[in-house]
Amino acid sequence: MRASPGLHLDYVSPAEYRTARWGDVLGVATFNGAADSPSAAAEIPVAQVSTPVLPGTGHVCEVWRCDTPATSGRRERVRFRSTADMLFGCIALTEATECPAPAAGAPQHSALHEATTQAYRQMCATLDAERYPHLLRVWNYLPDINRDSHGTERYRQFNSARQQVLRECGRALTGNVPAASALGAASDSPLVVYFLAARTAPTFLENPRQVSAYHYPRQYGSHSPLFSRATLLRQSGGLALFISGTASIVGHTSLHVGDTVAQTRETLANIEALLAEANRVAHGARFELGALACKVYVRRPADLPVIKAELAAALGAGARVIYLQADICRQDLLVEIEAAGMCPLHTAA
Ligand code: 3EB
Repeated sequence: MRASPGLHLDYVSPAEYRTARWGDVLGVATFNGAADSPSAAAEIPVAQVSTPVLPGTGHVCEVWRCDTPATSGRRERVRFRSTADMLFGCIALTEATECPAPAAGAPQHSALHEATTQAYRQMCATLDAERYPHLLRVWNYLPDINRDSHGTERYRQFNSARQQVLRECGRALTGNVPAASALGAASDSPLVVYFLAARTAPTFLENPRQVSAYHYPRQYGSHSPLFSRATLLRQSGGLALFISGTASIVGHTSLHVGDTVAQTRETLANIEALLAEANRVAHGARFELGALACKVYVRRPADLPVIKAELAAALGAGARVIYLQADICRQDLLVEIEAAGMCPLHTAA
């Protein structure tokens, strides 16, 4: 599907991907770990995420395409592929074996803290070296995201390390921060981070219904999660919108604890608010819920039918949606939805 020139996203089955053209592929993410990983061409970076694909989701390859020539590269553990104005990269690091926590005497950081530090340092170094300064969107998958160790939840360890590296790399800590998602992954899987970056500056959006995550109060951790609610990128002929992982949070509070249907509706209301914000900020843009490609993270697989019913009602039958099982960064959240959309720009003559 190609609504306008520039970057676009397809969800396809592994079989479709293997037979599809790959010359215009910038990068791929798969969601059954190594099991579904297509190897159409060795030079395409593939992020292998271990979040089980839920029944009924046949299209498990997330394929980012770009219609301009691309070249591939590698820097330390980062694999990337880039065009004249866009870069897709990914890195996977196994805790403990590849990132043992520092020896006794050093500050007591966990292996996850260390893995996050290395992943973010290598990502920033890649963007500096390749000259794509503007991080648009980052996907983070952490094994056992809600488990405690070293006296704190692993998601909070991740937040501390992310913030420390972005600070040390001289990057923005509020405002100009990328859209992001941070989800749980299988216990034995590596930390996987994949990302999109650009040469031209995007516009970062916040949700009027929510406190910015980078301003969350300390009750959610000593270091705030650093992400924007959405990123809007102008490209030739149109706009790309990347909506961060979005959940049933209003202000900074989780709403509808224990009620999956109400959480799904609140999440969709948050996404609608972001679409309105995008359409307000980008004059001439007409982003619509039903035209987005959505990735839905479900904490409890048994909740899938009611979540599906809510999405069908809100997005219509033809919507592009995939459903994955993943733990969400707050224990009380049962569903999280991220989305991407492209739209042509109707400029006044
Ligand atoms: C929230 O508002 C929901 O830590 O990068 C959503 C998207 C969430 C990204 C992140 C966390 C992140 O805090 C959780």
